Amino acid sequence: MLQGKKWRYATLGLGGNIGDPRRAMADALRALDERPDCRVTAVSRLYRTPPWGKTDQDWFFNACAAVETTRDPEALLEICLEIERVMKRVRKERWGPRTIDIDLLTFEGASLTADRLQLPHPRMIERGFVLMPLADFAADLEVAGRTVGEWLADADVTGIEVAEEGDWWRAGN
Ligand code: PH2
Ligand code: MG
Ligand code: MG
Repeated sequence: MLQGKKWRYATLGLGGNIGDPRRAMADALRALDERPDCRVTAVSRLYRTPPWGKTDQDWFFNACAAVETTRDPEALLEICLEIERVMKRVRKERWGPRTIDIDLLTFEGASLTADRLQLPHPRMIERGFVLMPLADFAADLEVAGRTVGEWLADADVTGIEVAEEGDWWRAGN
């Protein structure tokens, strides 16, 4: 029997500062979009961002994306981690250099505290490198009682710059 699929809305944060992060993020977004259970419905501009948390490392590229998925939050997280693994993610230390990082930021209105997954992402509301790209397509999205645009207005965005506009993640761009 054909089952009616319910598509649910989630947002992702992507970043990296080793190798070719722009390419890694573009490949990751296309891999997600090609899956039958996920579709990428919006992608932010591509940003260059100063390292946050651990500052003695290269600048990052960062972006955010909106996806619709028929899966639950844990499954979507697993899909993102599997894409990181397939792309041979390298990470040596917490907040340190990495080839690609894909974080699940929000999932519908879900608020969740599990060992492996916290929703919304607990640090997203204080990170300019998340809020600025996210506001490109989701400024009105409510997170922890305020909109992304409101959190962004209070965030430190020093040094963050737009690296690329348009469909930078599509093949051939
Ligand atoms: N990710 C981190 C730690 N610091 N800084 C920037 N600019 N961008 C990131 O994606 C980033 C970071 C841990 O995930
Ligand atoms: Mg991260
Ligand atoms: Mg991560």
